[in-house]
Amino acid sequence: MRLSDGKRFGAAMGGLAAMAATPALAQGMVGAPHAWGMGLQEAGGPIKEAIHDFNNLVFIICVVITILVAALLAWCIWRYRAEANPTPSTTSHNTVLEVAWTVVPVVILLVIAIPSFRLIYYEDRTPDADLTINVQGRQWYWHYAYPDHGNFAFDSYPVPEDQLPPDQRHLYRLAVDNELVIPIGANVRVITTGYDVIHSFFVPALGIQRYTIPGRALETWMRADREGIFYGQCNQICGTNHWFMPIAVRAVSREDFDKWVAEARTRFARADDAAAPVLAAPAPTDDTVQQIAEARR
Ligand SMILES: [Cu+2]
Repeated sequence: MRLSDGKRFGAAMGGLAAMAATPALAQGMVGAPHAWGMGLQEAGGPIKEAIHDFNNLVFIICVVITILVAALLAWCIWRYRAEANPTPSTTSHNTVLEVAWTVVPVVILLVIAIPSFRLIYYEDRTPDADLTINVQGRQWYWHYAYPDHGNFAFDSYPVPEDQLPPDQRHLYRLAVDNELVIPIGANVRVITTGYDVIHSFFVPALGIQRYTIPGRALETWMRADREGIFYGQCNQICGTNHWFMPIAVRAVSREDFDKWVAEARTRFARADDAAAPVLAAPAPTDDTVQQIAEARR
């Protein structure tokens, strides 16, 4: 179902003016919420797969505990009701039982804690990054830079509802004009910074989330193992136009990525100067203010 969605999406996206300038990029899975979706979003890479595994472990533990407690409660209500048990026991202390109901929860918490810490460190950063992308949250759009691919940079704004093809209207507030493009199978180091207030870079299908904080650079990573487009949103309430910060990560083959880079270096050359000092937070220029105003229109 997801694959056919991806194909339809690809066909529709082909018609978008925003896509006209980019090479024909292969289409794959679509990482986005959909009607009747159950559980976590499908995994587009190894981090999300690890999150799924951990979520399944905790879910199974929760189900077992819930069944056990409910059964115990039901049995007590039935077995020790006044009718069946006219003279109640006056027992108020049982050492074995008390030790057991302290030790067992501790063991359960340990079973959860150990893989939990392992997952946190796995998500934290990658020891062998293939490329680095700078992600900067701004009020209210994203600014992306590729420092090791010519240091081009560009802004990413949502596609207005009336410019989406009719069958893609459900991607309103997810689809963007300039997507963040990454090669599949590559460990992508993501450095996040904030321009004005705290935002958060969040793409559920890739299992990535990091705050973007002014005056601070945070590191994390992501990897897509299949081609496709993975949607996310700023998930830190950052102001009145918080909704205006969708994220679209397009994962393509290495060849398509190289083609896109070659094209992007020319197309976004203008942004070269602005890309470097991502740590600094210069005052918004008239140009930026105008861009925001235009995009809102
Ligand atoms: Cu934000």
